[in-house]
Amino acid sequence: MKWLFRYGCSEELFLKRFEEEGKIMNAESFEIKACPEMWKDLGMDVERFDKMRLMLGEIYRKTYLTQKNRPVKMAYFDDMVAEIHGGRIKEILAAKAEGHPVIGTFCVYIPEEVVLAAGGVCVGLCGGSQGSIPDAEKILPRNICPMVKSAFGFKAGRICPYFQAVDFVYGETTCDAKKKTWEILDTMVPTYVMEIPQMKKQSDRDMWLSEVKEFKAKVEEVAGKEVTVEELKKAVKVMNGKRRALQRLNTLRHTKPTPISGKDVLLVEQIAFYDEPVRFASQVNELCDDLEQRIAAGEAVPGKDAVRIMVAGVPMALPNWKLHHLVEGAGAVIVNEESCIGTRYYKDLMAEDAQDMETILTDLTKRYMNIDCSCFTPNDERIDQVLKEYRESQADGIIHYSLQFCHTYNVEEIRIREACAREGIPYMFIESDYSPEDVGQIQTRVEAFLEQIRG
Ligand code: BJ8
Repeated sequence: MKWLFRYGCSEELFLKRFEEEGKIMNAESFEIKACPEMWKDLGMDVERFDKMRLMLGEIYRKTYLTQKNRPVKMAYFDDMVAEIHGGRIKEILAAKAEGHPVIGTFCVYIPEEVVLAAGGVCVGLCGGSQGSIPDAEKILPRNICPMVKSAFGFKAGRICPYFQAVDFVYGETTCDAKKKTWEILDTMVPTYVMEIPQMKKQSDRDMWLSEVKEFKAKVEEVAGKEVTVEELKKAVKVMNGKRRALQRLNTLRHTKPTPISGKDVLLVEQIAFYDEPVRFASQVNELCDDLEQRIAAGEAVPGKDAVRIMVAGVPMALPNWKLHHLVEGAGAVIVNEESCIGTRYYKDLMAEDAQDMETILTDLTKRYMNIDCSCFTPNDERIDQVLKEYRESQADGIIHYSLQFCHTYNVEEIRIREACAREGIPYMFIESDYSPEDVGQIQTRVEAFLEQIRG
């Protein structure tokens, strides 16, 4: 990966990473790096974005760097947050300058393998911040999902360097809020849409395969080259490697007592959507080696008797750490995220033995069709999957987390609740947004739920 660096800030970050190997960042030394010159070239609102950078740094310090007894290998992921708007953007722009396409996505149904095979960079653009919502509400209705508003607001306010760096974005038709927002977003950045069916009948499967082929053609057009079988096979291996590393991490954190906080695992899962995949997988595996040693030494976070909670529901896009912070602040630990920023992203691997383009694309489509988003009906496999993950994670209870106005997850919650009642699983439902207004109320409810589990 020999990409050109044009901007002066921290350019050697990822090459001479950790001069002080193993030294985890502390609250005093941490800062999110600024790159105003690069942001200006990207057409951003630099003054405003810089204020957001400082706020994010402050939240990160309070949420992450005050945790005790963190695995030393979290240092890489702290670094990735420090460079989220600097070093990583610089890498992406350098790739783009060399002719590699940069594609923004909002959903785990968009096949990253195809982007990688074309030599491109895929970045997740979902928004988890309250800061961009006022920008969205100047245009979009207020009563739609905060994730859609946050993502859209980042582009509308020119306050996200990833959004400014992409060649185009590829949305999907998973939910109404998203699919209608793409029409408006298209006036600001080229936006294409993959039709995702709402059922999994044979006709839906056929249609899905043709959508994957169309996506490949679009990526090839921007890359200026046709993807070969060999390139696609290689990309499948890279993505399988990344997903295996995340599976390994999730299996290790299921150990009782758990060697890592839920907040730290959530952060790794969030970084998966903007880091370079090979480097990321290798760092996740290093973290796993570290965790194996901690397990052998009996090191537990936060303590051996902490109540273990599994979270299920909508994805928590960066920097949405609200629920994890509240649950772990109350002395419990989160041991699983049944979510697209969680197991739905990495639970399924892909066959690696196919030898021709048609078979690889068919396998690829099958792999993506296993993702059990609530936008599908019927969706019994998700109910079974939630129960399976509950057992595997050795959790003591489930919190179903949903965002306001997300109709599909909010309605599917009824079936999850019924399944938990049948199985005798302690259960709580939380519907929230990104504002701090309901923090006190959620805290009270979480504490009562944990007391109920403790008996
Ligand atoms: S596969 S979960 S990433 S769609 S929370 S925007 S559904 S109103 S995020 Fe998702 Fe793909 Fe499904 Fe996963 Fe709409 Fe609901 Fe908002 Fe959502």
